[in-house]
Amino acid sequence: MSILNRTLSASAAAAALLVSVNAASADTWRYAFEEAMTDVQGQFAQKFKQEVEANSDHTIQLFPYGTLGESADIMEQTQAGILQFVDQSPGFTGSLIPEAQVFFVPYLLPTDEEKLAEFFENSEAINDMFPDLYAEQGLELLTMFPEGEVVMTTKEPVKEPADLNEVKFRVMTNPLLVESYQAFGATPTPLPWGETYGGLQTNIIQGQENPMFWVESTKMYEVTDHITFAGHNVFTTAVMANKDFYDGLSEEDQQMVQDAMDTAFDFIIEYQDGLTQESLDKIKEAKPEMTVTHLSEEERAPFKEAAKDVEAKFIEMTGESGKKILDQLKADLAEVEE
Ligand code: 6CS
Repeated sequence: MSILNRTLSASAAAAALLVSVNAASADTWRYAFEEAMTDVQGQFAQKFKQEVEANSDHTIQLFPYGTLGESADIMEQTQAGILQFVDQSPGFTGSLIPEAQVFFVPYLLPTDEEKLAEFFENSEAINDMFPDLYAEQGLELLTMFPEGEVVMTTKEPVKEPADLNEVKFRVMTNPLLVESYQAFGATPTPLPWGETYGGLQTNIIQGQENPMFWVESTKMYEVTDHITFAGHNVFTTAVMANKDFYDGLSEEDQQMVQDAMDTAFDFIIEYQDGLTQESLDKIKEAKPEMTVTHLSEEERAPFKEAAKDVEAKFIEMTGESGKKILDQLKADLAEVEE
């Protein structure tokens, strides 16, 4: 999407929001997310809505991707208190909360789904340390959950870092992701989601990374030809509330929101069981010539080597506070491995 179109659609979104704000009763809570209703964040949001509405007198109005602008727009709207809830991935929260970039240290998180679910549910770093950092930005961190292993989709096959040489690779607007793809040998190009399909179509960029369900639902296979599983990351997302709004709720309502989050968390873990393979099957059906490569341990080695520099960069960027989070995260992961 061009900058002009983006500005126009952002204004249209703001106008739509004003209309809906006026139409909504005081008891309607507005919740925006970065994906469609049928995607993982949309499924989570619908489950949350269902729980809240079944257990209270509140109603939730959902705003999927595009209705209120890009990821950065919905975060601004939540901080301003126009929205009560937002799902924004740390991929876009990096400049606001630099420590949230820890999720982009490659090869830190396991790709095994059971271990991941256990980690997200019990991690001290996630559940006890991150909430304070989000609170400093006027946000109540309610939950974080995984959305599946990240794969690269490119126009040319990728077997080693040299294959990424000269490849303009779209990443979310996150400084550490830029470092990662630089370390992997590519030319990282941070862009909002809305510019990705068109950028690949017009060859301004030649690669991007995302979990399989998203590659399928957004038809990334139409504009790239090769899928590579390098095992380097898992897509993480976070759901937050505007902190003033949340602090103003009764204890009973706060508990009801937390319970609804917990139920939606369990639901979304279950929902994703087998989703990667299903998405892959759909892609193979739509485009049989799409190649799918799982890099071997040996092939992953140079990417893992490059990851060490990215971890060092993370500590350089975030100092003592980032190091504490990283150490705790590693301790939490070690517990899951046991
Ligand atoms: O890459 C992105 O920008 C998007 N990816 C996912 C899986 N969800 C939302 C986000 O905007």
